[in-house]
Amino acid sequence: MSARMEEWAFPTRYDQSYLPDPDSPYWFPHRETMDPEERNAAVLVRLREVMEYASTTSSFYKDKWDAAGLEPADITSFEAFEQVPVVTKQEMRESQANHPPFGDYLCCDPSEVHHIHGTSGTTGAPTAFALGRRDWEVIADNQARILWGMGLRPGDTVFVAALFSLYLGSWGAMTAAERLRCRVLPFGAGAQGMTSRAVTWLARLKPAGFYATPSYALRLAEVAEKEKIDPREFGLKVMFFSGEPGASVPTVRKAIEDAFGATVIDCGTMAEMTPFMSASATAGTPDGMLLWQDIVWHEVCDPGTFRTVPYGGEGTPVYTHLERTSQPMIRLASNDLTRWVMEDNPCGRTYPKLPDGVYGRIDDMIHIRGENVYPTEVDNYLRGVADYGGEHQIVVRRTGSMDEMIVRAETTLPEGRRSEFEQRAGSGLQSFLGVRVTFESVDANTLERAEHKSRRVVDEREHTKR
Ligand code: 8LH
Repeated sequence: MSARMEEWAFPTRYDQSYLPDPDSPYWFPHRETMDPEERNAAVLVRLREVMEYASTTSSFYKDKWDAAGLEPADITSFEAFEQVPVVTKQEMRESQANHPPFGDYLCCDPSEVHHIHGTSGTTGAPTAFALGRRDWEVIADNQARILWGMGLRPGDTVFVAALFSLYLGSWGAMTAAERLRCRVLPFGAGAQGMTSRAVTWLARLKPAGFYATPSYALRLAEVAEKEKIDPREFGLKVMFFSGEPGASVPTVRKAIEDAFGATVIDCGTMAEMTPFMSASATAGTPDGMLLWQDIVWHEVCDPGTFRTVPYGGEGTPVYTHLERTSQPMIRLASNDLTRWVMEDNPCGRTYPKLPDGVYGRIDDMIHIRGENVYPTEVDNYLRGVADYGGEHQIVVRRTGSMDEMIVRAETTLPEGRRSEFEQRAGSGLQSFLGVRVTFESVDANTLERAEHKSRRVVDEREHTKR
């Protein structure tokens, strides 16, 4: 391990009074810019340490690895690490049902648990996330480091406009901004009339930083415009987003940049993986997401074998905590899709990158007549079409023996000019996607806007119902 890797230790405890040199673009200059091979060598040692810790503190991991015939000491190469079976959400649900409330993958004493968050539970039993007291400090430190990389600085005001309560995104953003010595406004989202109040507060406070989901930023811009306030007057510098695809979808990103005049940063992995900003763009590399490999070990894997694909390839992210001690995730399968590359980053950080962000979930990909369509492709296309009204819905249904995809898009055009829009946008979308689409238009501001993560796909086919 490099002796100079700043504050590199397990279990981790960061110096809570540390702040970088104000002129440095990096929080930890060495860790962020070091030779990646040297970093990987240190990570490999850490992976063994984390696995040793988890196998001695949790029956979940011990039993899982015993069944696979492996033990932490076997992990002497990344090839060996790729043999470690992935953890699925289903396994965690079962573990929590059998060992309530936190499951037998809780590796710390229950008295150490400092925050409890969870899934919303809209599609099944909710899962609880238990975060240890020391882990929470480490999370704050890591994400403060990433906010620094985005260009936020002590004294900046950060406006958090995402749901509080169970959703970890907002709390993770808040604790990071606090550690960075920012002023945080934990505004939240989702209550009646709150978006309109957000417009008032943003115009009054003129914060430097803003956190939300990308769909919510677009909704906020619409509400501001309705109230005759130009969102550029908020004076935002950095808008960072997580929770869903959008900040890396070119036309969505441009719509947010144009509306607010701020730098758009994509970040985020999964709530279980908090510090979830371990995949994040930076001020100097604002496109895509860098994989901060010394915080969380990110792999992009073949979804069938869970072996990593070479750089340049597409696959599903698999995540491993390097510092969590409460519920460390070791090879958590995300079920998302992305592509990774290793190239020189303009910001100088030597991390791999997801140049197109995370496109979406494997489950959300629409399989239609032998073709795969990502809902984000429809979004990307429509936002670039003149007279698009800002929202759409995708309905997939079976008619006879054929699957049919219906796209219903808002338009700002009056009734008499609708057919021209339908013709132009419909045929353009069809050739963009390479599948036949039934295209319909509706009035602007008639489809539902997301207060959190958008849900634009309605799949009416029986066989895909979950
Ligand atoms: C994303 C992205 C992204 C998350 N691009 N898809 O916000 C981060 C954490 C707190 C979060 O959203 O966790 P949650 O609620 O468990 O959802 C995780 C899923 O959200 C993840 O698997 C992705 O499908 C999606 N997601 N950030 C694209 N930047």
